[in-house]
Amino acid sequence: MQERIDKIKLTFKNLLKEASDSAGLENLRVRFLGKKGDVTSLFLDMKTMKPSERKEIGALVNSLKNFVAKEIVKRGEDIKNLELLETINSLQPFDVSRPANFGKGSYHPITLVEREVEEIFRSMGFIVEEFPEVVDEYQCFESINIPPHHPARDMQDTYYLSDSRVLKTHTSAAQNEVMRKYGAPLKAVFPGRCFRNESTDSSHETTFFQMEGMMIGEGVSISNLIYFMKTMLSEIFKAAVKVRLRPGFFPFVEPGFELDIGCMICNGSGCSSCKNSGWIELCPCGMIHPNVLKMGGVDDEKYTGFAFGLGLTRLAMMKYSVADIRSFNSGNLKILSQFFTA
Ligand code: FA5
Repeated sequence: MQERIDKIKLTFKNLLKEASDSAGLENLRVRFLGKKGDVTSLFLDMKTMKPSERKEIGALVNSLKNFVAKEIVKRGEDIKNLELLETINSLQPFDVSRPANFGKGSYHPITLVEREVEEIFRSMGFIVEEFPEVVDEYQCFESINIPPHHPARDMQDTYYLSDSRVLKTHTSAAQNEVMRKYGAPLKAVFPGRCFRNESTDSSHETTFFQMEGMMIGEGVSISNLIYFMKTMLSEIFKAAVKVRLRPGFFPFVEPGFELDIGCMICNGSGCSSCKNSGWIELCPCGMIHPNVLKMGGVDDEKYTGFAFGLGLTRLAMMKYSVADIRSFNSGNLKILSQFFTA
């Protein structure tokens, strides 16, 4: 038995030197320590020995088993280090100054639409104003004629910060400050990201973009509003668009309108994007309420004006025939890369 033990140990030592990768080492483990392995078979053979012999030989076989197991673990670590080194050596040298190779990127489709629409307004003499995404309740609600506890606040359930400020629910939140900053007469648009606690569907997102517009001057009337909205949409779509104007309630305008356009995904025949109505709510508008003018420091006896809230993300849906609004925030490059520009 002693002779067999020595022979197995020698064979193991020789084969161990040759094991140069993880797979070879695993084969070695199976050959010596596996169910039918050389060391395991020694234990099986001991069953036929006398108890007095078994104790002495048992100790030798056990020490062989421990030796083989320990050596395999040690060699395994060496092999892992060698393999890691090989991987590192096969990598290209790291150069911090080299540009990342993520393929060619581009502006997000909403940014593209926003810039295009901004240009159209600039060419019509409007100034383009920026406004923060975090606002206070006065800006978002009170200053535009939505007092605390007004039911209209529920229509725009929002995210409150611990200091009672809110993520703005609509770009109308900037109306008051823009009037205070520029006074009347005024022609301004202010795009921005809006947030609402919504159940999302193919035309509703919790985060979306609007572009607010205000035109204030002497004698500005509903005729100006309607003419302007039509011109704006034909400029944006560069084609005749089916438009529907219907009464709408917003506390900051009087009268107020909902402006819908014929759904461009289904051409008006009805689909999930337009909830089978054939129409998409795109740009509510109306004549600015005198209270809102007053709170903005504008003389409501002298001036009148109109305001609108263009749904920029929905506009992008219609312009680019994107059936589900959630695609825009999906981060899915299969969809977004279609809009990559040179
Ligand atoms: C408003 O937000 C008013 N502040 C608009 C306004 C401004 C009216 C000035 C009158 C005068 P409304 O909640 O309907 O209204 O939103 C305006 C537009 O934003 C909608 O027509 C739609 O195009 C877009 N919109 C609203 N909610 C979402 C949403 N969850 N996801 C995507 N787009 C939305």
